[in-house]
Amino acid sequence: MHLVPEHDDTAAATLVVNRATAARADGHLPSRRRRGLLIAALVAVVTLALSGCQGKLSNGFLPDTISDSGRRVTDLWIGSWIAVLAVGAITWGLMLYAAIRFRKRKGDETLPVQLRYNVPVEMLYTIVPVFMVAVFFYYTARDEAALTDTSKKPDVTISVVAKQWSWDFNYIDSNVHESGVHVDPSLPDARAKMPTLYLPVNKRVEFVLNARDVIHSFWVPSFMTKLDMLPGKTNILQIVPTQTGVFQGKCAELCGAYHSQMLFMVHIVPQAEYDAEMKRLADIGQTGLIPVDVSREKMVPADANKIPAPARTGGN
Ligand SMILES: [Cu+2]
Repeated sequence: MHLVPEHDDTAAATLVVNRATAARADGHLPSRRRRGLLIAALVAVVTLALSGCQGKLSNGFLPDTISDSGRRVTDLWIGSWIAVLAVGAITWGLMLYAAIRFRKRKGDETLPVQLRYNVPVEMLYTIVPVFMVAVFFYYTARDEAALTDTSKKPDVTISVVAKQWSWDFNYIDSNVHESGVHVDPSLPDARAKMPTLYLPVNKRVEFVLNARDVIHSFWVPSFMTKLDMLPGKTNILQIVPTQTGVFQGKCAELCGAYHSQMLFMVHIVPQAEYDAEMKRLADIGQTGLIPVDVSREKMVPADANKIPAPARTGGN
């Protein structure tokens, strides 16, 4: 009679080795190796994703900014990340410490000391979050007030009117305009056909924002700020572009079928070049302004007064 021992360690060990060999033979990797590969793949994916970001670490992976307000937004963004990562590190550290220090040990079947109503701890986790929210609120409110401040006298005022699905730019001081039409961006030469907004570098520009039909949003991503454009209401945004170059602008509010194609180009140029463009627009007959009051919605009277008179009614 053949006896099988109740606990045959040799047999069990052989079984494990055989399983591992079999797994390798049919293409499965042992779990430790598989985990290693998984981590390597994850690192590769994250690296690839981050390398796709336009920005640098010093920008918090935001794109480079070309406006005075952009630096403020970037600093708020980076400051918030530093704060939340510091809180995260402390929280993860405490969690890890508690998980290791107070783990269940082999052979120890006793219940740990049960704690409740620990007033100092409860005070701590009430006061700390309130303090954190207060700090975030302070910096956000401070920066928001600066970003939306329109009290300074602008060097240039431009009335921007959004419409499905393009843009009108009225250069109020020069009494000239550019009226855009919707351009399919997949067409050859699309960028040249898009409406172009000219801005003088290092000058304070005031955008008077209105919409003819539905809600749009004025967004030049490199400015790091945007503002809604509401039918019947006027919003004002001031920016100082700090760098010359050609940039993209777009609508940032879903406004209908061709919302994603509601694009424009921004040329930030030295003053002389800006003046030359104003003269060119006048020379090709684009004088006067396209009035806001041809819009579908009636203006709220108090808001109508925010629009410089010529741009309200077409000037002249
Ligand atoms: Cu739009």
